[in-house]
Amino acid sequence: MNRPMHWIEGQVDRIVGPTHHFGGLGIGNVASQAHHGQVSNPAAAALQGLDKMRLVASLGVPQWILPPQRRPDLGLLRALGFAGSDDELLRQARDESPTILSAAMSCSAMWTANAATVTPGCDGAYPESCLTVANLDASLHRAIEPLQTLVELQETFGNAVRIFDPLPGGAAMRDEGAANHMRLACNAGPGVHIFVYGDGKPRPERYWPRQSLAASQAVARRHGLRDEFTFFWKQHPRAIDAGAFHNDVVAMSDGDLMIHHDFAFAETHQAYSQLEQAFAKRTRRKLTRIEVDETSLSMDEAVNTYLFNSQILTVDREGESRVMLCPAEVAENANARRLVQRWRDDGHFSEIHFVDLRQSMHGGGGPACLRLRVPFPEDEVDSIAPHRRWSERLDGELRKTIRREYPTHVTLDDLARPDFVAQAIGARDRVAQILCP
Ligand code: SUG
Repeated sequence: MNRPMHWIEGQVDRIVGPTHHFGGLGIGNVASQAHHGQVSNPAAAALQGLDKMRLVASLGVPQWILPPQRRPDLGLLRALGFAGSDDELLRQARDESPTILSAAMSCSAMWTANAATVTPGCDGAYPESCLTVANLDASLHRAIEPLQTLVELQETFGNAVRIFDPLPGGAAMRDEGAANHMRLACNAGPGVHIFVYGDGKPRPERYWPRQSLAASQAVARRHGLRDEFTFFWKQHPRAIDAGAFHNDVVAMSDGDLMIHHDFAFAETHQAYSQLEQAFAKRTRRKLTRIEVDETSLSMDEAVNTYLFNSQILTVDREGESRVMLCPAEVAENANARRLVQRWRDDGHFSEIHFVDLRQSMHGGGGPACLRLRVPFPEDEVDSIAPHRRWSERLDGELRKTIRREYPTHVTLDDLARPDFVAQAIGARDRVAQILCP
């Protein structure tokens, strides 16, 4: 079979669910911990996500939409020993372990960058793109996502993508998906991969690294990536201790551009020159690598603003024009604003947009956390899952349903209330219905 020549990247976001709340469940995630127990607004969260999708689609980038996952996950509660009717289960969990109740109600699947690692067909052993669903085994509330994610991605992409099950192996193979993977390429041709892991020495002192080297290696092996163009870099323990166990909080990349904090990686300059050489060999072009030092933006500022979690989009066929969607928090920080301004003046970005995603940001997820990049051959894009592809009609129906049915005010005490749960199940099902074929 001839390999298609031109690959373009689709964005896959998920509608935030009606049980969106601030459970403080993200261990080592500074924003998640800081907002624990605050009142959330699921309607605003879902609409903010839709605003971002509208902007992406308006830039001519294909955008797909997944429904919220089913919550509460009563199967989790029963498996952990709670018993009785559905209402009793929730009440028991509330009384005995509010953390387990919160996990069973969590909407963390909205951060689709953690759903899977994806590599295009032009890079590996298969003609189609390969996708390994992440097991998310590092956290209870996230480890319940992959089984539904697998089915949803199969339903959405069918045979257009080769989909692999989550890695087995528990903690040794803990995998957080695309948040810890970067791909560099040129003109939609073959690329170079960097997998970023956190375990091993030097170890962080405060937080547990969420991505293991063994998991990253297994994903690269499954997808048949070529050793010569695949790098495994260790996260700097300082980044993990500052709250950046996901590499996409301290580094970002698109095409031939890579921007990272000085303390993103525990690697020497030799690693950077090996990467640059491999990139030149693979693409016949020069990699643009921008390092941000601690005086230009401290690690804490990087984590507080989520500057490196901006969503970068290539908006022309030649790969020359890039747009950056920054969290609104970037505009509020002088150092972060200055950097963005400089990158635009230097011609790395043609447009900068600031997006209000505060409901997601308070759970520790920015614009890039909310999207999974999936590359497709250009001539296949229009045939893929039209029922889940962003359109004015879909956007209108989703907004109407969210405004009508979603709660606007949720506290941890609401999570076991039968009327709240019934309303949330109904709202979720009606949103899912809109996204059915
Ligand atoms: O896994 N937060 C998520 C944030 C994921 C961010 N993703 C990327 N960087 N790609 C996490 O820590 C918080 C849930 C809560 O607080 O209830 C949470 O799960």
